[in-house]
Amino acid sequence: MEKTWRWFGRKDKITLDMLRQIGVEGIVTALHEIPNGEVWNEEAIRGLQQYIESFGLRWSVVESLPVCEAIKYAGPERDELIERYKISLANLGKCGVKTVCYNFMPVIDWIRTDLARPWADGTTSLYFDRVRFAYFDMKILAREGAEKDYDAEMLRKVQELDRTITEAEKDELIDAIIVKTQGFVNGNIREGDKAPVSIFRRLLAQYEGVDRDRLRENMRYFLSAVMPVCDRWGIDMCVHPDDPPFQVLGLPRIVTSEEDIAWLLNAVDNPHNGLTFCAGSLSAGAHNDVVKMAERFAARTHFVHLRSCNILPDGDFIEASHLEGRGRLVDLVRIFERLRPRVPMRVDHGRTMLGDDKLGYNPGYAFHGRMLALGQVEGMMTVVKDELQKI
Ligand code: DNO
Repeated sequence: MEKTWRWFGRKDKITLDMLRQIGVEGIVTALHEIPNGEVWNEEAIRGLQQYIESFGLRWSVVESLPVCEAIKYAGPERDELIERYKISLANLGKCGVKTVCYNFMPVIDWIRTDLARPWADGTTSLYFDRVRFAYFDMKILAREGAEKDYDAEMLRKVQELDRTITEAEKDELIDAIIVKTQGFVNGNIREGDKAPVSIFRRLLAQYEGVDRDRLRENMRYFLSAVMPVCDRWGIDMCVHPDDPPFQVLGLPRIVTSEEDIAWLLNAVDNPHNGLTFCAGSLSAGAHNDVVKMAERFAARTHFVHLRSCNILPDGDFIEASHLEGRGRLVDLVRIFERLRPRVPMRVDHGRTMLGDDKLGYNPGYAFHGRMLALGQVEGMMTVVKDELQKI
């Protein structure tokens, strides 16, 4: 696999010079300064590409070229937005940047309730607490009918939390769920936005009446429309699985399981319609057997995220070390090194450690934690490649 790293552009405190020194080969990035829905022109793409190349690296993957909400819920402006998306894809193709990651999650991208859950060794990692998330849904967002989505035990726990939670904790929860995790991934809400909860309610309202089947149809429509451009320029689209891989806030999520992925690959059966195999997202769902899915979908996997989760008895999940957990990274490295030896791979997230917390990195994207994880994964790759040579 090609060793890549998610880098957030020239403003990232982690420089390309640092990345070159730790053995990174390819860069995963985006034109973060361009608002969702606007065309990425060739000049801007080439500018960033040349900067990356001046460090002896290459721009391997776009993460992400965001799909606007109106494409997902099929608003009146959808065709116009798809046309612009196609122009951006063609411009990327002309520059030779040919792997494009995106997601099809309505309103909200990845979700965590706690950005710095302490471990006994003094590091911290990201965490998803089911009760706190339900609390956000029912008590902060106050979504109509939300109670129907939870069982009696959960409703009881949310009432209990309501008696003890402080105002500061509520603000932290809002910040974690809809501000800090979203803004930097080109989300709908950015740091500094006033009244994020009201913005969020307006976004949710756009999905009224959009169920799983409608969302699937809208995804098929989008993929069918962009495939001719992908064929022309040799671009591989790779959808990121929903994180976490289950329904949230009454919104449909359609990239959550083996069945979902099989559906979307068949719905538009073109090799350019592929998958970002994110072991972290998939392993947060108890229904997913990540190793089996990697075997099955390797041929259509164009990008790999290596990360691992552990699901706790109460259903919460924590981001585990890259050496353990349900992500079974050793097995995944065996599968992808054998079946897709040139596929770009990045370690996804990592522990916050050794002073990372003071440097203002994006949540999950600290330097030391990711560097350690990359070292661990490189070790696995070296052993596996050696094994494969001996066969
Ligand atoms: C979070 C990321 C996601 C991912 C997008 C891809 O850490 O894995 O935000 O980049 O969903 O479109």
